[in-house]
Amino acid sequence: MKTIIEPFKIKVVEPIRMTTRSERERILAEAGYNLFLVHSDDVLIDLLTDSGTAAMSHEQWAGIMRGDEAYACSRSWYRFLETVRSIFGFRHVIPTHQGRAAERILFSVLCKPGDVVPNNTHFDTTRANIEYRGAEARDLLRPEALETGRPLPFKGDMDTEALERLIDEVGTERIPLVMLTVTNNSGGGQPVSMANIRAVSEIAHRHGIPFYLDACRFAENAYFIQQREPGYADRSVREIAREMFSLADGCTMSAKKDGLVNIGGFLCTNDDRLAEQERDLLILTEGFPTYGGLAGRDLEAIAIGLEEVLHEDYLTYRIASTSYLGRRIADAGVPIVQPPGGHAIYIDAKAMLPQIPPLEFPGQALSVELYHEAGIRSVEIGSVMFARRDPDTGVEQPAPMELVRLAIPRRVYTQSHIDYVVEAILEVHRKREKLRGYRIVHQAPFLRHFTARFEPV
Ligand code: PM9
Repeated sequence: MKTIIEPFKIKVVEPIRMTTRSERERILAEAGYNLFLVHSDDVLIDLLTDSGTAAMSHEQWAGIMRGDEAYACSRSWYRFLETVRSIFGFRHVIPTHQGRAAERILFSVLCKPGDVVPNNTHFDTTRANIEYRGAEARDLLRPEALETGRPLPFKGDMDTEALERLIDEVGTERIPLVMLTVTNNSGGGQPVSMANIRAVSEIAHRHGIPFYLDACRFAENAYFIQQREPGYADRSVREIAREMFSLADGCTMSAKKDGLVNIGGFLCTNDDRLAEQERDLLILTEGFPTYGGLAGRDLEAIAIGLEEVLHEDYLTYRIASTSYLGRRIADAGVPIVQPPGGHAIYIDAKAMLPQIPPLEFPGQALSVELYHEAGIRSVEIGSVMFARRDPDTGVEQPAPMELVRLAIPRRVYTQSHIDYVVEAILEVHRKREKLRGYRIVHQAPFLRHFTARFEPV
C-alpha cells in the first residue's frame, strides 16, 4: 500500500461554518484586516497556528479525568515529571502555562541589559522576552537558508562561523546562553541537523556558555534527522530526541506543539542553582513548582501527548500531510519555502507578489486575500511580525523574508480539507497581479502583529 493515511478514527466532530464572500468582506473590515482579530466561528479552515490546536486522543481525554488536582506533589505531577525526564533527560523540570512563560523565567534569570542571545532564528515571543530584558536577540541562520526555493535538508542549521565571530566580537560575559530552535519556526519550519546541534553545543561549551534548545517541535525535528541525516535511519525518533537533548544544558518547551495538548509548557535545566532561582520566580507568577501554571489534568494530557507524538506512524502521516500541501501548490507554480517544513507550509509572498513593496506587507495582503477568497486563516511571518526600526535613523527596516504560514493543526484536518486549501491558494495565485498592499493604522510597542489594525493602500 502506498497511501499514507491518518492513523486515527474520528470519535468527536466539531462543525465548521462556510461564510459568504460579502460576509467575509465585512468581517475583514471590522477586524482591521488583522486575521488575529477575526472570530474563529467565521473561519472555515484555521491554519493560523499549529499551537494549542491539536485534537487530543481518547487516552489523553481519559487522562484528563484521571488528573489529580492536589495542590502539591500530585500524582499527575509525578507522571508528567517521569515522562519529561525519560524523553528530555534533564535534571530539573519546571512546569509553566505555556512556552513564553518558560522563556520569561529563563531570560529573567539569565539575561541583563546589553547581553546578546544567539539563535538560528528567534521566534517572536522569544525575541520579545529577550528584548524586554534589555538584551539583544541575534539570528544566525546560514545565508543559504534565506534562499527560499533551495531544497536543502537542514535549513534550520545555525551558521557556526557567525557564532564564533559573535563570541569573539562581544565576549563570553555578554552571551548568557546560546539557543537553537528546533524546528526553526520563523525560518520556514526547517529542521536542524544533529551535526549542527553538536557543533553549536561544542562551540558554546568550549567558551563556557550554556546551550539551550527551544524544543517546541522536537519530535518533528528528530523525525527529519531520522529521514535525512546519514547514520540515523535505523535509530528510533525517541533515541534521536534523547541524543539532541543530551547535547544541551536545558530547554524551553511549548507543549502546545509537540506535546499534542491545548495548553502547557515547561523549562528544563541541569543547573541546580539556576533551577532554584527559576522556581522562586515560578512561585511568584505561575504557581507551586509541582504544577506551575497548569491543572493536574493538563499535566496528565501532556505526559500522554509527549509519548504519542513519538509514535512513528503518527510522524510519518504528519510530515507526509504537510509535504502533500506543499507539493500540490509548488507543482502549480506557487513559490514556497523548499523543502516543505514539518508543521507548516510557508508561501514566499515577496516572490509571489513582487508588485507590493515589503513595507506594504505582501504577506499580509496574501493572507487577507486567502481569507477573503475561501475563509482560510493563515498568518503573516514577514515585516508585520519582524520589521525593525533602525536605532540610529528610526526608519523601519523590512524583515529578511515575507512569508505566509499555513500551519497545520495536529490530527485535526483530513485530506479533503487540505485539497480545498490547495484549490483556494491556486485561485488566489491566478489573481495575484490584482493584489495590493496594506498600511498599519494602529500598533502596539511589542508583538504588534497580534493587535495591529490595517487599511488597504
Ligand atoms: N509559536 C506559533 O504559532 C504560537 C504563538 S504565535 C501565534 O508558531 C517557538 C519556536 C514557537 C512558539 C510559539 C513559542 C512560544 C516559542 N518558540 O505560544 O507561548 O513557535 O506556548 O510558545 C506559536 P507559546
